[in-house]
Amino acid sequence: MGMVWLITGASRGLGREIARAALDSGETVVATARSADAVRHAFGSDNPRLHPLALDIVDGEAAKSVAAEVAARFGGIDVLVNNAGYAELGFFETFTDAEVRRQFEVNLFGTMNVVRAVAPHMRERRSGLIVTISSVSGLVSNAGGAVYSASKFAVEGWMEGFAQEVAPLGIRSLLVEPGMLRTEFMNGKSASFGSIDIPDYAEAVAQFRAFVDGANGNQPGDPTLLAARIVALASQDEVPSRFVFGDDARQWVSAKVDRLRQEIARSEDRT
Ligand code: NJP
Repeated sequence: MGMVWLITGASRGLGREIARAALDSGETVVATARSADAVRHAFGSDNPRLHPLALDIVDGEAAKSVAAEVAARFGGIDVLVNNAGYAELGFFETFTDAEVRRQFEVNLFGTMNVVRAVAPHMRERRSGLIVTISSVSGLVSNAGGAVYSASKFAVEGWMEGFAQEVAPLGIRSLLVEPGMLRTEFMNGKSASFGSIDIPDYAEAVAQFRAFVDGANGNQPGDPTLLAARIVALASQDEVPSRFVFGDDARQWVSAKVDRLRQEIARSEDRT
C-alpha cells in the first residue's frame, strides 16, 4: 500500500503536484480541498490509491473527522502535507481587519486545526512526518507582502517550536520555503488584494500590482519539480527541518541572513 499521505489544498497548484508525485511513487493519497469534486476534477482518471475528500481547513471539527476517518480506514497517517493557503497581497493599511484575520484564519489557524487533528494519530503510533508549505515569505518580508508574511512567519515560529515538542514522540517536521512557483497563487482565483484606497500608497500599490500581474504565470519555480523533491525527501531516514526551494528564495534568505548577521554585530558594538 505504500505510505498514507493526507494533503490539504490538493485541487490545484503545488498540492495537486505533490499528490500526483506521491501517487506515482505508489503511495496512498487522501487529497483534500474545500470541494471533493474539485479534487476529482483535478485528477481525472480513477486511481484506486487516490481518495478525494472535502476539507475546509478553517473548520476544526471537519479536520478532526477527516483525520479520524483516514486513520481508521488506512491504519494511520504517515505523511501530512499542510499545503492549503492563499495570499492577501498589498500594503498593510489597505487591508480591513477582517481581511487580515481571514489571512491568519486560513494560513495559520487552519493549518493548526489540521495538525491538532492529525498529531494524536501520529503520536499513538510514535511515527509520522508533517510537511508544511510555508514560503520564502515566512523568512523574509517585503513591501506588499506584510500581511501574507505575517501569517507565514507565524507558521514558521509555531512549527519550529512544535517540531521540538513532538520529535521525542517520533514525529518529524519539514518546513518548505519555496520562492515564486508557477501555480494559480497570484491570479484572481487565489490571491486577494487589500480593499482600502489610500492616496499616499496609490503609486507604490499600483507598481506592486503591476509586478504581481507580470509575475503571474511567469514564476521561475516549477511546482512539479518541488513536488518530486518533497516526495523523495519524505522517504529518507534523515529529513531536514527546512527546505528552501528555488534560486530566488535562496538569494532572498541568504541576503536576510547576511543583514541579520550585520545587525547582530552592530548590536554587539552598541553593548
Ligand atoms: O496556490 P493555488 P499554490 N481550505 O492557489 C486550497 C504556498 N506558496 O499551490 O479549496 C482548504 O494554486 C485551494 O483549494 P480550493 C502557498 O502559500 C506558494 O501556489 O479548491 N483548502 C487550492 O487547492 C500555499 O500555502 C507560492 O480553493 C484551501 C490550494 O489551497 C501553498 O504554497 C510561493 C483553503 C491553493 O492552490 C500552495 O499554494 C510560496 C481552505 N480554507 C509559497 N483555501 C507560489 N505559488 O508562488 C485555499 O513561497 N485552499
